[in-house]
Amino acid sequence: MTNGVRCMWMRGGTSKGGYFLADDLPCEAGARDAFLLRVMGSPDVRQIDGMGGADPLTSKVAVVRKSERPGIDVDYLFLQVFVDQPIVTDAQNCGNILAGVGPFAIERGLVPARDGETPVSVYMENTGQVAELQVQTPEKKVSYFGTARIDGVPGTASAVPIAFKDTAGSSCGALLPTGNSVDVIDGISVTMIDNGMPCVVIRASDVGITGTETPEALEDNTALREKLEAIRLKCGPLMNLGDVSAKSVPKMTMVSAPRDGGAVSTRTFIPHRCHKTIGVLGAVSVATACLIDDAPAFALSETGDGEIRTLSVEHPTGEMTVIATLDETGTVAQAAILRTVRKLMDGEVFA
Ligand code: NQM
Repeated sequence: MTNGVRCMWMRGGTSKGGYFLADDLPCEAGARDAFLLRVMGSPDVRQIDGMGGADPLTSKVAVVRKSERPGIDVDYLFLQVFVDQPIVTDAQNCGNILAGVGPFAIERGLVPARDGETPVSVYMENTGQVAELQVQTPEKKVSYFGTARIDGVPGTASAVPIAFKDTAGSSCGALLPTGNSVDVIDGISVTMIDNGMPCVVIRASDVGITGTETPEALEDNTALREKLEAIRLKCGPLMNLGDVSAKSVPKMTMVSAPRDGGAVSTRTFIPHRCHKTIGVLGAVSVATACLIDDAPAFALSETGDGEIRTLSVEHPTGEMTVIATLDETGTVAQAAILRTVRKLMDGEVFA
């Protein structure tokens, strides 16, 4: 493809990527993926020939269309473009890139802006679930400027609160796809859980780390990476995800006791690079694991009491707060988080 294709580049939460209208992309998946690999400059660890930032967190794509579903504004398909392999996968969702879908949909005229704040309901095609976003629209124009801040991003911006409902079993068919809150894989106790993002939750001490290490130190720990990958490949089929060798799920989260007054401390491989923060739906899934009585994460977490829990999930560069509403069985029925978004570029990209 030599002609430019319209796209917007945005930071969504702690991730960054290209936002496209579905109609602007090739409709056949193979042609679309080949185009997106060219756009990002993959496969190449530096992504020197493309827009990608040489990190999975900056090699992401949102494909957005007006929804025909009752009560839904837009449909959003998330695509992860691998950095170092020629893979584009829809096997996971992304709650960070989701944050930009609201402003993008309004800017492209898919959702009429209200004066003040505009709600945008988004059907997440990857998992078949719905998220509700609130976008700041003073005088019916998207505003990216404000006083909200999130850890992992410098400065402040306008707040984009997001609420998720019924995310249990988004990709695995059940919150606990094996039916257990704890399984033993390669001699290590794990919780395989999916409350919006398939995750394997492991006590940090069980894999020989403290949980305070930097992402760089953990990525340099070859023995740890090999151990985590061996567990992940066994967990994939048990989580109804099939062979996950070429998939970006499940994520591998190591948990330890909170250190800064939060609910739990985390280090997450996504799955081969260590996250500088934690994914949005990843945090919802890990927070949910902390609330399950006999799960490995429970005993070391501080989860409080009551129907509404404010769970601060600590990560390498701060924390992400998950507001979880529990149902009568103590299961997370709804989760809310805060993100911010920045529009970086609106124009054409060439492949
Ligand atoms: O879990 C990274 C991110 C994510 C995913 C990843 C995310 C989520 O930080 O909802 O946001 O786990 O691949 O963007």
